Amino acid sequence: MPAEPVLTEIDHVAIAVRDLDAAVAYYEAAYGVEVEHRETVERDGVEEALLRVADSYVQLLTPTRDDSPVAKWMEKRGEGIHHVGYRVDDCAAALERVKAQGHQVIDDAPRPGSRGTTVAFIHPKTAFGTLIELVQE
Ligand code: CMX
Ligand code: CO
Repeated sequence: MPAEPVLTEIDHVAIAVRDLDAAVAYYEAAYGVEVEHRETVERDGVEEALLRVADSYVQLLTPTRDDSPVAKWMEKRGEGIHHVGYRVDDCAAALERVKAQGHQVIDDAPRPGSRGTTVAFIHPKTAFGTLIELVQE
């Protein structure tokens, strides 16, 4: 076991919504938080808005196409919390550690995320029902 924890901070809590503009307007008006970054991630078929809360973000996500993982998820479960992103110093090392312990992962190797990050997703099946994203800034 390493002396230091692998997860250093909560990077974001991702929330799947049908209407991104309406959700952004709600967070801004009700909680006074602001959009710091907005991006369409073609590979994942999502558009995201990142709203800063202290050192972390709320990541509002909406699908851009029907085969997006977020579209499929919302069909089954409706809107709501989709995944948690944790900051790590070294995404590849963190991913290898999870794999070495026999847990199921989605990304076999780190890949580009939004805003220039490097990310890897861990499968919810062996993660007690939560989709986990490892985020290296
Ligand atoms: N949270 C918890 N469980 C989830 C889940 C989620 N977000 N998404 C799917 N699951 C569960 C399903 O309930 C299902 O469980 P059961 O078999 O018990 O019913 C199982 O995982 C498989 O789900 P599925 O509907 O068959 O969905 P797929 O296999 O098509 O895909 C997943 C599931 C997690 C592999 C896929 O959503 C994925 O690759 N996600 C990672 C990428 C992603 O979400 N990108 C968008 C975000 C971009 C960003 O954050 O920057
Ligand atoms: Co995310």
